[in-house]
Amino acid sequence: MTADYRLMWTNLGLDLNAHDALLAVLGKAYQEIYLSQKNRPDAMGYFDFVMSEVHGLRIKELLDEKAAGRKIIGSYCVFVPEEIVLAANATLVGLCSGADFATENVEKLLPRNTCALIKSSFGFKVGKVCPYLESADMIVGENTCDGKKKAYETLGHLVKNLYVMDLPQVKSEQGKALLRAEYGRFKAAVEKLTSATVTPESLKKAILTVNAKRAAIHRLSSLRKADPTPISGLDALLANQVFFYDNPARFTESVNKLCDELEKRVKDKTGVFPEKTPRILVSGCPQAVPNWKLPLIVETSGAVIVGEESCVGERGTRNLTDESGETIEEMMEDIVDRYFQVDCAIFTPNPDRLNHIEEMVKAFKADGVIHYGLQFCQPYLMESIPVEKALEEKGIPCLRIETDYSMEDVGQLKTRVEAFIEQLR
Ligand code: BJ8
Repeated sequence: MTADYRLMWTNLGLDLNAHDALLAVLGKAYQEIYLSQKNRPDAMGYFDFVMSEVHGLRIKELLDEKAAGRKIIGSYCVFVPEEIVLAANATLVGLCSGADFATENVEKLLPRNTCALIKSSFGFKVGKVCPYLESADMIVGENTCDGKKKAYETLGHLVKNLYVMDLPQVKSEQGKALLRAEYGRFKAAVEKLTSATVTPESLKKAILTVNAKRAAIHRLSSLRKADPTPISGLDALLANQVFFYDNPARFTESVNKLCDELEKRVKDKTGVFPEKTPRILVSGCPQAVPNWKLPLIVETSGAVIVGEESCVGERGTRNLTDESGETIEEMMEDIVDRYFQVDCAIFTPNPDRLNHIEEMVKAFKADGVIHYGLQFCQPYLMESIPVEKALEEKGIPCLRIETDYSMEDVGQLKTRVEAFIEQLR
């Protein structure tokens, strides 16, 4: 099987040596961080399997889908509506990356002071190590933060199938009209790519499929409200990360199976950490695979993460699309309504996000919030200051951290996180 995979990666144009090196680092990190955790739910075995096959079996499935006439679409943002992609006979995969790669070459294309998430996505392209990116028939870039929208101008020279989606920056009627127009344009582009027409039936089915996936994640989030928490923040983050890669129906089933086990744990008061362990809400920039740096620090410092106010987490999954629409126009409007609620920091002003952080603190009985900002990410770093101020006014301790994907600052971060947790006890 490994030989088949190597042939598959070669055919995709990957650099096998670089790819071997990446898989070795990823495998080692996974072993050390995940497989050494204590009291893990048995159902996490599925996610371990997915991670061990993330560049193997899952890629083979995508290539089999392509051979059967389906198209693959890659995305860097939760604003790309999976409902439209599925309804037009295509599969959506996430392309955001959470590890430094080929940084020297990336810095020949992008300024050094670009956030790690953008640099990493470029590194996976220029280093030729991402089979998802190389399998994609269309890559969607979106005009969100300045870093991303300018980086896509450069990415357009590196890939031949880039589609850029414009996005509003203000939650106004004009902003909504722009989103509506852009989703209509995107639907037409995907239909052109797949030569399929979105029908009321296919769109309805897609809405139900994506909602089911989100509902399973909502169930998982809800179980984390228990004390002791039945699952670690590391494992819950992993499930949220796999959301972007896996087959939707299988993912839904696997998360629900995990939740069945967690329900029993809650009933039996079985937790990953003892009762009354300090509870942390993480808020801020998305943490893409394999970025497990912050949860590892927190959960090896005497606290547990009970929620993520993040696009790899609640911000990305929290609202369902209304399922009552019958015509294409009604369903497209329901999709616009659903996505227009995403409170990314690129919006100005953005009071919804602050309100949501406070709601999450209450709902998850968090003792404190760690605001996770990637270095050079202006939208989230700018918002971290009013977030901290508002939380402190309500007596909710907040620690703002600013970091990247390197491991150089782990010691220093751990010291700060430990001091913060001490303050919560
Ligand atoms: S909806 S959060 S997925 S844009 S970390 S690249 S913001 S400089 S990722 Fe995002 Fe869509 Fe918004 Fe969500 Fe820019 Fe910041 Fe980098 Fe970021």
